Amino acid sequence: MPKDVAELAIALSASGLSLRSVVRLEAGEWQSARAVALIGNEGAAYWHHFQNWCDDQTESVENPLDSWSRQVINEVANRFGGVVLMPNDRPYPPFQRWAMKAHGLRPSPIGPLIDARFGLWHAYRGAILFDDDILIQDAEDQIHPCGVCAGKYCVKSCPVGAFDGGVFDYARCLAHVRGPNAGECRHKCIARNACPVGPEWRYPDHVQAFHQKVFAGL
Ligand code: B12
Repeated sequence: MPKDVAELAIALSASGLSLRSVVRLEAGEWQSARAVALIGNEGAAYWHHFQNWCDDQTESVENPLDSWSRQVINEVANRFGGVVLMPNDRPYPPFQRWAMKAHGLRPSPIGPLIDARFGLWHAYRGAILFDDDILIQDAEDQIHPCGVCAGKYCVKSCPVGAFDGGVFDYARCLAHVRGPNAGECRHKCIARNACPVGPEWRYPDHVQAFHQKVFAGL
């Protein structure tokens, strides 16, 4: 266990990833773990590190962003005596629930958790589980930006009304993004981009296009 979680944050920063928070776990909540360090991206600072890694690969890699993330996080986990957990591991680890508990985030009307600073431009690339019970300062609740947003620009801007029913209509969104009339939606989520929070953290177009391609399986 790192004596100081700041050491963990520093080790990660070399890859453009951030230590988002450390959450205390109840006994039995997730195997034998007593704490989980959530690791992710705030904006797209990781992108050029990831691209450099891609350039160095001699063979094509399946799920390159996950592979790179796993490699980076694994190196740090080994150094600090933890075990890596990835968002797509099965059963799905409750990254969002942990994030809600850790830094008081709440869901936006379009699903992803919104951060008062980074808006919708943050995500979780992995986590490190620790068996030691460590001292963690409880997070303070953040302001929930969607609670004071009267415009609901995200929901209203979706060209196919994928959020009109109050939950994300995945099938409707996917059919549109994959279809012949996708337009801008082929490369980016218009609803996510309509959010006025944290515009300076918005992923650049080429990064959004990468994620949209993965999302749509194109
Ligand atoms: C399966 C999955 C999907 C599926 C289904 C999503 C769904 N809504 O069911 C699909 C393919 C549709 C999808 C799409 C996207 N996803 Co997704 N997805 C996941 C994944 C791998 C598992 C989710 C899950 O089932 N967890 C299992 C349960 C047990 O975990 P949980 O933490 O308890 O999460 C659930 C609850 O917290 C609940 N929830 C959230 N808020 C609230 C509030 C209340 C009051 C309640 C009761 C419940 C609740 O919703 C979560 C289920 O989605 C997660 C990674 C992960 N492991 O969490 C990413 C994840 C949720 N996805 C993410 C993202 C970014 C996206 C996309 C934007 C894709 C993209 N291009 O990057 C879209 C957005 C879709 C949308 N508008 O909702 C991010 C969200 C980051 C954030 N800021 O919150 C995650 C965390 C992955 C990551 N690498 O960071 N996704």
